[in-house]
Amino acid sequence: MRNILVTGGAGFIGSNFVHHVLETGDDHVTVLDKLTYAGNRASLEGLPADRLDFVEGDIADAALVDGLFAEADAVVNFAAESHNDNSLSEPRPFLDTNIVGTYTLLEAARAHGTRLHHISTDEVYGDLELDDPVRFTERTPYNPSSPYSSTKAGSDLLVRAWVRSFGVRATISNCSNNYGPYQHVEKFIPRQITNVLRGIRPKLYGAGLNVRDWIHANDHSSAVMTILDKGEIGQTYLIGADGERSNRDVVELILELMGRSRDDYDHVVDRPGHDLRYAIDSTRLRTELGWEPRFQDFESGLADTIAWYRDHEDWWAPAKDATEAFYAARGQ
Ligand code: NAD
Ligand code: TDX
Repeated sequence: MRNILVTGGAGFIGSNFVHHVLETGDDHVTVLDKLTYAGNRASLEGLPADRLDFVEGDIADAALVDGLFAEADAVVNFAAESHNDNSLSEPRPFLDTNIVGTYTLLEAARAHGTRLHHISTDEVYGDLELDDPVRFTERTPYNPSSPYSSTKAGSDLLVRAWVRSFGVRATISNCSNNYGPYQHVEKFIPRQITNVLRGIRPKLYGAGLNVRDWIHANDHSSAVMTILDKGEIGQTYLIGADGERSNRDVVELILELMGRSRDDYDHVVDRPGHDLRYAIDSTRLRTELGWEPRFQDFESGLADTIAWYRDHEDWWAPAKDATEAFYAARGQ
C-alpha cells in the first residue's frame, strides 16, 4: 500500500483521480490543495476517511511541500490555474502556481528522490487546422497560445530539465479536454448544462467551429495510474480517446439531450487568440503501456454528466452567479 500525494486533488480532474484511486485499489491518498475558487472539499465527500488525508496549502510553499514529499511514495501533480479565460484577464496566478509551484515540487522530488507524475495539457502544442490529417504526438513541437498554455508548457520544460540535469524520477502526460462530474461551471460543458438548468441560453464563442478532443475524466484517471505504474522515467505520454467534436455540435447535443430545441443558443464574443482545433494521437500510451479508454460513447458519457449536474445543484449553485457575472462583463 502506497501513500500517493495528489496535489490539486480538490479540483475537477484531481478529485476524479482520488475517487478512482480509492475505489479501484488499496493505496492511501494525501491531498494537498490550496482551495482556490476552483477547489471544493465537497468533491471528496463520501470517500473512506481512513485512507484519505487532506492538507490545505500551496504547492509553492517549499517547507510544507518538503514535509509532504518526505512521507510520500509517489506524487501526482494536478494543481494548476486551469482556465484560459481567467489567464487572459489575470495572468499572474498562472505564473505563481503553474511555474513556481511546479518548480517547488521538482526541488522536493530532487531532495527526496520521490517518483513524480506531472499532469499537463495538449494545449502546449498550440492548435491545428480543421482539415489537418496530422494529430499531436509526443514529438510535436511546443507552440502554446495563451498565458495558461504557455505556463503549462513552461512547467513541462522544467520537469524535463530536472529529469535530465538532476535525475528526478518524473513522467509527464498531456491530455485532451476532459468532461465528467465535479467540473467547475466556468468550463464549456458544465456552463452550458447549468445554463439550461437555470433557463439561460447556452453561449457559444464565435461561430463555434472550434474543435476539442473530449475524454471522460475517468479515462484520464486510469491513464495516469497506468503511467504511474508502468511509465518509463523521463518520458511523455499523450492521453486522448479519439473524441473530436466541434463546440457547436456539443452545444446542440446538450440541448437535444436536455429536451430543448437544438438551435436554442446564443453566439457571443469570441475568446482572443482562440485555439482552433486540438487532436491527440495516443498510440504510444496504448501500444507501449496497454491503456485503453472505457468511455468511448461521448453521447452516453454526456448524458451521464447532464444527470450528475441535474442531481448535484448543491455542488455547483454556489459558483454559478459569480461565474456568469464574470462572463457577462466580457460580453460572453
Ligand atoms: P481545476 O481548476 O478544476 O483544479 C485545480 C485545483 O488545483 C483546484 O482544486 C485548486 O484549488 C488547486 N490549486 C490551484 N492552485 C494551487 C496551488 N498553488 N497549490 C495547491 N493547489 C492549488 O483544474 P482541472 O481541470 O482539474 O485541471 C487539473 C490539471 O489537469 C491541470 O494541470 C490542467 O492543466 C490539466 N488538464 C486539464 C484538462 C481539462 O480539460 N480540464 C485537460 C488536460 C489537462
Ligand atoms: O461559454 C463558453 N463557450 C464556448 O464556446 C466557454 C466557457 C467555452 N467555449 C469554447 C472555448 C473552447 O473552444 O469551448 C471550448 C472549451 O472551452 P474551455 O472549457 O474553456 O476549455 P479549453 O479552453 O479548451 O481548455 C480545457 O482543455 C484543456 C481546459 O480548461 C484546460 O485546463 C485544458 O488544458
